[in-house]
Amino acid sequence: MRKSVELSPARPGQRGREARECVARFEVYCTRFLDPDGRQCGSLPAFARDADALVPLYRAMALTRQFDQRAVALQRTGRLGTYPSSEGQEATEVAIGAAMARDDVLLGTYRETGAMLVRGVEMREILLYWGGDERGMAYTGPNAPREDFPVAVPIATHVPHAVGVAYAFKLRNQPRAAVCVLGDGATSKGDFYEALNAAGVWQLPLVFVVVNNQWAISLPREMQSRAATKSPTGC
Ligand SMILES: Cc1ncc(C[n+]2csc(CCOP(=O)(O)OP(=O)(O)O)c2C)c(N)n1
Ligand SMILES: [Mg+2]
Repeated sequence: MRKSVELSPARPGQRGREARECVARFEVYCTRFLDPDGRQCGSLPAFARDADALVPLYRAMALTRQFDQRAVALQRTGRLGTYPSSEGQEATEVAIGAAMARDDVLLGTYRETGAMLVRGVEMREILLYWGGDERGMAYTGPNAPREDFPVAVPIATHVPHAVGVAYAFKLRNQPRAAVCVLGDGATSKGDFYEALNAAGVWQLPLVFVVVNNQWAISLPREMQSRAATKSPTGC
């Protein structure tokens, strides 16, 4: 970063000129491969030309959609206490699960069904959890990610926990990462800013994924944040 000292023009009523120094400049890039209508824009990443890589991902997305529909039906017929649908977010979910290493730890919200399935959490356990049975959080299946955190329903409360997990990895010198998923609405919580700051100060192996579905229940993103990176259509 280049620092420059410049003299600012005198403001009305001001006698001298003050010395100003530029201490930081930021650029934020938006990367996209498809336009809002699903047409390719720009060149695709290498894996997107590899059917062997893509088919399992697509299968996982289809499985997530199928599971989601069944769970919503169970909830609507009173056989499941609650269930937040992740319809339309399958790609994000599956991508998160697929990008993580086995030893990494996932700390997600209530819409991470696809990531959980890819990581080896059993459907039976996900249904147990939403049915109010805490055995659903034990993750005991043969390929289970035993150290992944349970679903976090309170908004953003799991984000500082992710700092603790990543701090432990760093302290133990383990080559692992914590992956913390949260929604656009959760970025309004103080927990989010505390966690971002601590992760930066301590340089932790922690990835934050903000899934921007444009809404926090009925509150649109525009009323939640003034961030310039805002929408799937306008970046
Ligand atoms: C601490 C807390 N406050 C309020 C709520 C009620 N609540 C449930 S979902 C939600 C909106 C969250 O929006 P976002 O973070 O964008 O996640 P999304 O539901 O869109 O995936 C709120 C406020 C809650 N669950 N926890
Ligand atoms: Mg949201």
